[in-house]
Amino acid sequence: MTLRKIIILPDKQLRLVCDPVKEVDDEIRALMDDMLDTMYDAPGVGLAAIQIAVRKRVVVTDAARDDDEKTPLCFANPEITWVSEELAEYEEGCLSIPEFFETVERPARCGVSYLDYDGKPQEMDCDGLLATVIQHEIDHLNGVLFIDHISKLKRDIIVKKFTKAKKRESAA
Ligand code: GNR
Ligand code: NI
Repeated sequence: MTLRKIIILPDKQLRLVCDPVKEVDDEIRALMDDMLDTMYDAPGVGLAAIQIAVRKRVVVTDAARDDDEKTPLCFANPEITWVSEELAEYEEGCLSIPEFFETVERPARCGVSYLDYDGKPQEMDCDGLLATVIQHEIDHLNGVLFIDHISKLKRDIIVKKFTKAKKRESAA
């Protein structure tokens, strides 16, 4: 159990396209374990490996409500297989863009194929918060952030804010 440091905007690594996992071996399982620990500690409902500076197509989620039992899920090489025509709006946030929230519209339901913690191929239908979170996480694997789904004006303001904060920090 190791907590890893979450990288934040404007770290350029967040814009990288991540590499597929060849096989879910003990090293990938250890990565998934660390990611779950880091996600629960944050706390967050999802985490992509690139957010801890690991350029691999690995995602963890737990979209259970606070009072429900934990439902940790691990995904290697997740791919969207279908999306609903119906859209849903969620107030999204991102652990790599702390304290900024904005409404994003995405397909309300989707299918996802992936390799699970044991390396077994799986296919799952998602709805509700999980559908939004898995789409948000798969975006991360392709270097896409939720601010790419909002207006350019709002995006530019938020990127500028984080770039300034980093400059101030390195000057101090
Ligand atoms: O913790 C998170 N909450 C969240 C809320 C709405 C839509 C997506 C998310 S994912 C986010 C954690 C994160 O940054 N994952 O990449
Ligand atoms: Ni995120």
